[in-house]
Amino acid sequence: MKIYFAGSIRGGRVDAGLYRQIISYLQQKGHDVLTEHVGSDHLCLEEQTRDRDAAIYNQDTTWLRESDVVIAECTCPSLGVGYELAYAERFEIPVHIFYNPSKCALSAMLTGDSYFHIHPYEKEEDIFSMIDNIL
Ligand code: 6K6
Repeated sequence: MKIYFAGSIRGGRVDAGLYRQIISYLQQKGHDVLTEHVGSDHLCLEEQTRDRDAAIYNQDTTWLRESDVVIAECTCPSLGVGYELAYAERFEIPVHIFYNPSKCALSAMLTGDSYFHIHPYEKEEDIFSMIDNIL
């Protein structure tokens, strides 16, 4: 499957290691993760220009429309991820949201939207069997 993995970038990189683990797990299972860079530990967050951001927006929304499913890790809040989830809903792409309730309260705009499949987890290692059940 073509998978769009969404995780916080400018919203904060505290969970970047977890994003990497999830992306690598999906790749091991033979899936095509379109957004491998979300797990990168070499992000240059300094270079922000309107043109560069427009290129990012155009590429990411193209990938979203091409994807079979969106998997998002939402423990670290991110405006960009929230936008991507609403964009995926608009194009009727299934969305699975993971978060750790002991670390954050997920926005009511996500938990309150019955379109989204919400997956709270207690331990990070639980995510992988949950992914197996979904895909
Ligand atoms: C290059 C390598 C890694 O990051 C970059 C440059 N920035 C972005 N590149 C690609 N996608 C991005 C970038 N910044 C945000 N996004 C998208 O928004 C990702 O798909 C994330 O899921 C989401 C994160 O949004 P913010 O608001 O936390 O940045």
